[in-house]
Amino acid sequence: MRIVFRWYGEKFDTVTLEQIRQIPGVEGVVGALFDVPVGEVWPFDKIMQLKQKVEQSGLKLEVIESVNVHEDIKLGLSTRDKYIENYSQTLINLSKAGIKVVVYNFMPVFDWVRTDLRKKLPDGSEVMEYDHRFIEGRGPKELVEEFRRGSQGFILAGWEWSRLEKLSEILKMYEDVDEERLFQNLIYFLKNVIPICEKVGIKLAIHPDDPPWSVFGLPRIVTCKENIERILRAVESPCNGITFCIGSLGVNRKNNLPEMIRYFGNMGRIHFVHLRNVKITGEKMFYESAHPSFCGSYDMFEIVKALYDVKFDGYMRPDHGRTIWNEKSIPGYGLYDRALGIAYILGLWEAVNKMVAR
Ligand SMILES: [Mn+2]
Repeated sequence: MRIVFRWYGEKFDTVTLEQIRQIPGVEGVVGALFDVPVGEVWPFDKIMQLKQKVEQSGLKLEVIESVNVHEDIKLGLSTRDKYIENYSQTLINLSKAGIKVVVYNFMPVFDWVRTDLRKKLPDGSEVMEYDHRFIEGRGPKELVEEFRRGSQGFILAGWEWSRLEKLSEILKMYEDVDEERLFQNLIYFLKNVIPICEKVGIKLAIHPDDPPWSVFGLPRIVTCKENIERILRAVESPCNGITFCIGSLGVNRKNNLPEMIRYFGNMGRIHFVHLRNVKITGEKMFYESAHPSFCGSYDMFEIVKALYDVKFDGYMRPDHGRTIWNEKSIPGYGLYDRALGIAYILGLWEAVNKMVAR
């Protein structure tokens, strides 16, 4: 398991590379070019600038999260071929810079969804919460407003305000896109980009839908074992893989996380893992807790054990953390709680490793 840490770049992140370098076990960062509009080619020189910056601090840049997929591809519009061509060129440029894994998702309109970005727990820490009653009781515009407010001016991955200004137009275009249609559009995309990945040696890793159910009636397909298997089987290639995000998949209690890790891990298709714990508080209600098992609803030992059992040697990062110790940071992406998460996961890994060796 190779530990990495998400970093939004000097311009947007409150956490520095020097700080990340001092977390035990971390060998690299997961980065992206957040100022290239979705759909455009990532310029090679800009990728190299980011890589050199990272390397100067003694860290590696081998994982990109994310190269977002243009809405026209998800919608299956006639303009999609142009955007797929751009996507392919971005992959070629990334490979030239030594990138090994590229994360993407196929969620229509909205990326990850929470209904409160700064919920206060009794101990004073702040967490991100999801309560489906908000989705049922209010509209998409109000959700965007909630995100804007909660961001407190920080960047939020996947939430580009300029794109979301045209919210009603985009939502209208999805009126006749159901799950099957969205699935076919994903396969069309993969059939075009996976051969490029094979050629240049990049592994694509689709991120599950977060949360793994429909919001505002929009289709969501990367939600469960059966659907993920269908995606992987549709284009049989080691380059067509997944980001196993336990925070996203696990809030649907039907998803047996250790079992899914064993299944897809043994297929060799897990290229990246996101570890975090989640406290499920009701039907389609949860908040993102601290990483240890007793803080949330997951058995983190069983999850790490499953990764160990499939000899997982890909990249792993701690996922969203709480905001603690008065840190001012991008919601979910402060330094302190994610660093605590890594220390905990390393402890579990060492314990499993030594117990097995006995
Ligand atoms: Mn994730």
